[in-house]
Amino acid sequence: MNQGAGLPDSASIAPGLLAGDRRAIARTISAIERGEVDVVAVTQALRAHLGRAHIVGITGPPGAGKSTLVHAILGEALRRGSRVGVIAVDPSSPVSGGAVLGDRVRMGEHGGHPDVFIRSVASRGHLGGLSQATGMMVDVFDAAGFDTIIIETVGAGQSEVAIMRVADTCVVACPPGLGDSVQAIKAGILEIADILVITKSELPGAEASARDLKDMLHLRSPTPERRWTVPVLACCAPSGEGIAQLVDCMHEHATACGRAKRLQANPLTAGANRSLDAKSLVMRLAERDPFVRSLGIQCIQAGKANASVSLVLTPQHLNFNGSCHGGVIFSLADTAFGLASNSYGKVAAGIDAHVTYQSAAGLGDRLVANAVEVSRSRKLAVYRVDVSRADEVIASFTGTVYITSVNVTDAQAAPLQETM
Ligand SMILES: Nc1nc2c(ncn2[C@@H]2O[C@H](COP(=O)(O)OP(=O)(O)OP(=O)(O)O)[C@@H](O)[C@H]2O)c(=O)[nH]1
Ligand SMILES: [Mg+2]
Repeated sequence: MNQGAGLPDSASIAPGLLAGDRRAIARTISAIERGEVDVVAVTQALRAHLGRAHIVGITGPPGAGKSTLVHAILGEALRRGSRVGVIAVDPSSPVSGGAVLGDRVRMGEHGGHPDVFIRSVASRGHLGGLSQATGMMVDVFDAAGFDTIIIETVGAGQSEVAIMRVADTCVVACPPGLGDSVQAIKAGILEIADILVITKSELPGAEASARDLKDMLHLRSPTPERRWTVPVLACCAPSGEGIAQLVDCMHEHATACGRAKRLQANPLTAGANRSLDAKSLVMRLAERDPFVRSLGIQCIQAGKANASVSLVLTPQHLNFNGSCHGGVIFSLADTAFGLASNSYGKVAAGIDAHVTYQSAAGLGDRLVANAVEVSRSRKLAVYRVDVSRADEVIASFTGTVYITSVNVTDAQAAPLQETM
């Protein structure tokens, strides 16, 4: 696996990280953002040190007051002696005009505190997906000894909802008088809320909004196993009103429903760490594929339902015209497709694939194929793969798999052993 330029190897990242060294944290997170980490090695180094932190996701519409709320929670958590890591995902929003800078300003008072580490990440440009990158950053903060890790994200798209799945406790922030956005909240993020907070509670309409949300909660389909009744709280972050109750409530939720959900046992790899094993399983599948190895394809990022692979074109990849052979591009895309679709641990048999070539590639080009799941049912799953050179997509691939009941680990010629 590749190391990025100027990055220390993972063995030297981990000791600094485990001691909470800020530079080690910053460098590792930057490398994750650039897709440059050796996922398997870093994962191995961190693995024994995960699961202590309480991961809190804070989501809600743009301008809801999430960053202001995070700032207030930070203040309260510091008063209680916690160490807090914050990941603000794509904080720029047309409503507040707030870019990364705006969020830093809002959280800035605590930004220099030795027990606080704030990192803003843009939602674009993550190989293997934003939720994957965010999940790794959470692991880095967890291993670095932060007790609480807060992820702030605008609750808009699929990937944001996926990010929230990393969280143990999901707080949805709703400003008063949401109007139409209530529909959006109702449809998507309300489903994942563990705690609802009416922000800007001093504004008119706050009480009516709280009533609306409580009504909506009653409409939610009841699940017998639910151990937690979603409360609707009210906060005015600038004055601190309601913040201590919110922090109490976050802890109560963790006590009732547990921490480290992201690490819980994967039924496919019993007793092992879920997010890490999806990665390491895929990495190992790639390493054990003779065809993938013969072409020089490397798996650079992987997780459940996604995989990114790369290839630097050498003379063996060229056709008689001197440009990259179409079969090589197909194989690169097909590799990402195969890895992503097998990442659940069940053998996924390809039944259909199409590729569209948009531009040619040549000697020395570095191609990256990024596979994401488009849909999945019990028996079929569809994947889309973009093959890119730098930021330009040069080929698009779609593929369908039939999901068998055979375990990937059993299907190997040489069974994969749990060695980590
Ligand atoms: N009146 C009032 N305004 C608030 C309160 N909390 C936040 N604001 C204001 O609401 C605006 C948006 O606040 P942010 O904290 O940036 O909201 P956000 O949800 O993080 O915004 P994005 O990250 O851009 O989606 C800012 O102008 C805040 O000053 C509050 O409790 N009362
Ligand atoms: Mg914000």
